[in-house]
Amino acid sequence: MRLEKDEILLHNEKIEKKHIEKFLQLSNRLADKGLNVDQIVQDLMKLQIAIPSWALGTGGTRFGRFPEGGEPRNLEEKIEDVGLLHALNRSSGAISLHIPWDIPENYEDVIALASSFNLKFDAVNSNTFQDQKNQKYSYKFGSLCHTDPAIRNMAIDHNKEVIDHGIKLGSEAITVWLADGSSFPGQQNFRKALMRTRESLAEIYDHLPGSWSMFIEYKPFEPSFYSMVIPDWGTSHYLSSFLGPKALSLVDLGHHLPNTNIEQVVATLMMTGKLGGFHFNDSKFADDDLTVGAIKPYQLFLIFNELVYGMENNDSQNPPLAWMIDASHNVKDPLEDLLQSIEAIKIAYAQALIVERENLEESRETNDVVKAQELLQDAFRTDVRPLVAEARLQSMAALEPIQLYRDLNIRKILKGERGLKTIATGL
Ligand code: RM4
Ligand code: MN
Ligand code: MN
Repeated sequence: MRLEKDEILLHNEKIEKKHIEKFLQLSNRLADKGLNVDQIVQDLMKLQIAIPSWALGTGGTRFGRFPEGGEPRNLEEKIEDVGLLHALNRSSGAISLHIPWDIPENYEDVIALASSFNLKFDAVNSNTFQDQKNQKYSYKFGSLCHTDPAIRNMAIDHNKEVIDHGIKLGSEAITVWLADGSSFPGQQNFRKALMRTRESLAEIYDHLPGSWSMFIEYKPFEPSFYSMVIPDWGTSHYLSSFLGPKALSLVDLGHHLPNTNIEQVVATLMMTGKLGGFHFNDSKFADDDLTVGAIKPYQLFLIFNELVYGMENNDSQNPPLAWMIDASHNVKDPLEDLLQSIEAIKIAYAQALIVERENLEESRETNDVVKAQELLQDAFRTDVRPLVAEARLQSMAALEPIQLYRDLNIRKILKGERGLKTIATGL
């Protein structure tokens, strides 16, 4: 299914007047504060967030899965779904593939299909956390850290193959997330496991083309419940520093223990030039993979506040960031959920862009704690949705993407085309 431009224009025409009123009111207020509203709208239009191929179907837990119907049955249909999202919001111009779930049958066709929707291929992801059919050895006791060199080599080769698939698609990065770790004290020698992982990563690193990056994701627990080989940003930072400039850390918002100050982690990684990008999601407890901004919108804003500061004060020459979502939808329509996530990211970015930065720095320097808090919260409590909507309007996206998705009965059409019992690959 493909959205026609006319459908978007018609939808916008109906609600444009109301939007313009709200937008003008807000822009006047922001202009009074000395902010450049046009520039903010431009910045918002530029931000593109990659959609993970594995989040287009209904997710599940280990207890069950309740498919929504009309889920993409193959890579082509996943690309079609991201095409729909991108047509609705013009902010989802890339898809992130997971190998071997998404191996193309014909690269040229897949590239042509993606570009017909104006989509690029974002980072490719390797999978050494599951055993595949006909796999020679098992990853039960780890992959890149395994005690057996034959198993380590199998995992290294898989990562190299993932890079090769990515090269053919025009990707420029690989994300490595390892389930490696141990579930019981004594099971694993921490040091040996980390050193073996470092060696394996170095071999994969050597396979990266010149322009490529390697993103190293960390996670404190799950599926290993006593220790993970790369549990935190410090270990990821250590590995990426050891490997070289193409290796960077990736922050998945759900991969922290409760109350971790993620915005501070982000500031430090960026200050040292080692922040590669994000997997956005939200969580109440751990790797819940909930809709971005659903639980802790203030934290999301504080993260963006650090990012905007870091982009404006980039002494360490941190490379441009990779923006991705990593989420799972157990009870919502995956496409509606992703639209909500993109909106939440844009809102947080817009809020960070309207922070009165000079005043904030001054109140910090003079230790005016109250003023500093007021300045941040003033930005956070401003309803910036008209800014985000204006960015959509100017990019020819829908003013209200979820409303249009519903008005056009998109899920019903997809169910009709693909069937009620389809299940997309993913977790
Ligand atoms: C993991 C991790 C990875 C993703 C898999 C599917 O928890 O977040 O980024 O590749 O899930
Ligand atoms: Mn992730
Ligand atoms: Mn995760």
